[in-house]
Amino acid sequence: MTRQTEPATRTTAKVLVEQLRLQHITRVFCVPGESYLPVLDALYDSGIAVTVCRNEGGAAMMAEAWGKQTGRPGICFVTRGPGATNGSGGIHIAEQDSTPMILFVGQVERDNRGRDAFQEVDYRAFFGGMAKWVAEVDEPDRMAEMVARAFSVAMAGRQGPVVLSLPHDVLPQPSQSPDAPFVDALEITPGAAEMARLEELLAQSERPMLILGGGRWSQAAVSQTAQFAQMFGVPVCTSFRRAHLFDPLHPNYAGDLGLGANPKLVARVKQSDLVIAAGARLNELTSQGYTLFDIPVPQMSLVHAYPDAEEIGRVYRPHLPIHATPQAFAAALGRLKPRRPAGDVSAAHQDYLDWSEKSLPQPGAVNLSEIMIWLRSHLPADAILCNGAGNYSGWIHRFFRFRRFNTQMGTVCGFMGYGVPAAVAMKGLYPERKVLALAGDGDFLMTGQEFATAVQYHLPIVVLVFDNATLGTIRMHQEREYPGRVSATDLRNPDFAAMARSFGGFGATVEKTADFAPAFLAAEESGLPAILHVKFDADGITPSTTLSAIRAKALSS
Ligand SMILES: Cc1ncc(C[n+]2csc(CCOP(=O)(O)OP(=O)(O)O)c2C)c(N)n1
Repeated sequence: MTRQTEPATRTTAKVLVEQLRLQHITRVFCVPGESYLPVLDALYDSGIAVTVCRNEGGAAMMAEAWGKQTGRPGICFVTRGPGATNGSGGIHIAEQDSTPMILFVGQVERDNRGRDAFQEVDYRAFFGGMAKWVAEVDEPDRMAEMVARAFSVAMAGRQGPVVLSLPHDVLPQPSQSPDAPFVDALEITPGAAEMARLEELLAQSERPMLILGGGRWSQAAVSQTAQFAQMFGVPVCTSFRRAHLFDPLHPNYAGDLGLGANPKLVARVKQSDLVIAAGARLNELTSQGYTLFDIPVPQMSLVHAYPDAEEIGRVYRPHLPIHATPQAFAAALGRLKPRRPAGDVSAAHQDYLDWSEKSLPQPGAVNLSEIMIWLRSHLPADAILCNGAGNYSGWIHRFFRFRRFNTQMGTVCGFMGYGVPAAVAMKGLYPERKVLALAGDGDFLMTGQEFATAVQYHLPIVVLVFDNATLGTIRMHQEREYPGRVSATDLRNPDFAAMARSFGGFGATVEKTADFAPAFLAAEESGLPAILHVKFDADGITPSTTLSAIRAKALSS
């Protein structure tokens, strides 16, 4: 219904951009398209910064990274079919990583829908299984309502992606949509009865374990949780790619429960009599391929504190379900009173230190554990490390130490190509902090063109490309299952340092461990976005084994 009383003074596109401003959005990521020109025009003098990217995949990952870091939706604009399908990776990441994000996509004119018009996609069908909500803004007068709802859905409970489709003919229309107010994420406080029951369970437990994970944390919540753990003597581990939720040098830290986890930690969790999972979904990688806990009823008492009631009990029936956001839960943990002296956590922490402290031998002239150990002593605690997927990340998980909240930016869903776009987004958000992207050689070229975005916006990130001339992770599986039959995993790579220079950045090649530190310092000194092309021997496929050992074992069995 069109209102008669208020004159239409704004286009629908202008209303959209105004709503973003009212939601305190300061930057959006996009690849432009003719389908949403009125929005680009409204952004022109809106005060909102626009980052133009080279591929929608990169743009969507930047928005996802922004959402993951800030806890409020990252915003991405893409054009119709080609843009939306290119950008869909960011939606998959936001779903699996529980990240608030809004993707605005162009759509064909309302009158042409269903004709298989130029670049037409049915977004409800395409994104329906991934996004929390997919809607088309058909009514100019409902734009503000729809945008506000997109913010509240993306931030509610288990956070995630929302897709709003913008029919071409709607955007230039006059709109009488009144503005919507700022939307805040709702905190969910745990019930007093549940917290009392948790206090009892802690009093009875001989071998408790706390697993931290998921989103919706804050520095304060992380500190409150550490105080609780210390007071009750509970060892703490972090779920896959959420290592930044607990200081690894805190005496209660027991390690990283993800890919390539310390077998001693895995055994410790299995043998615990009480597991408190706070904010973690207990996904496939954290649960070590669904082997840690019996399904559907875990062998130990499981307390699952999670911000989405529908997620609790998806796989595991908790003995004590607690519907709460991590921040509210952490505050409630801080009010619990221990009924017995704190348990001894020193063995659990020592296991972690023994696992991560010293470098390991590796075939070839470049040793990745030594590089990680150098980085952890050189970088300030607030440096942010962003990475994609590949076996090289095993050295990060094991040897790097994320000492501050929100310094680890990786995907729970193991999406290749995440590192460079995430680093571009982080450097834009925190120009004063050091931001690194770490990538495999296959991983890097998935989105490496966004290095041009870093150069364009003067964002001096340092990209480490770990080149073993193979898609190592897949090669590892190949050698295990089809030894000696190398299929589709060899790579012939360009000179990545020369690529960096041709893009207008700094580039250097590292062929032995001792060259790494001077090259890194020179990259920092340059003040330019930089790529260090680190060539290492493919045989060193993980920190603890070689390709040749995997092949020999497979051939002999
Ligand atoms: C977008 C995407 N495509 C494919 C995969 C499957 N995959 C996982 S790791 C990997 C190889 C990574 O190779 P590289 O970046 O060279 O790192 P490495 O494993 O050699 O350290 C592939 C193809 C994925 N996770 N993501």
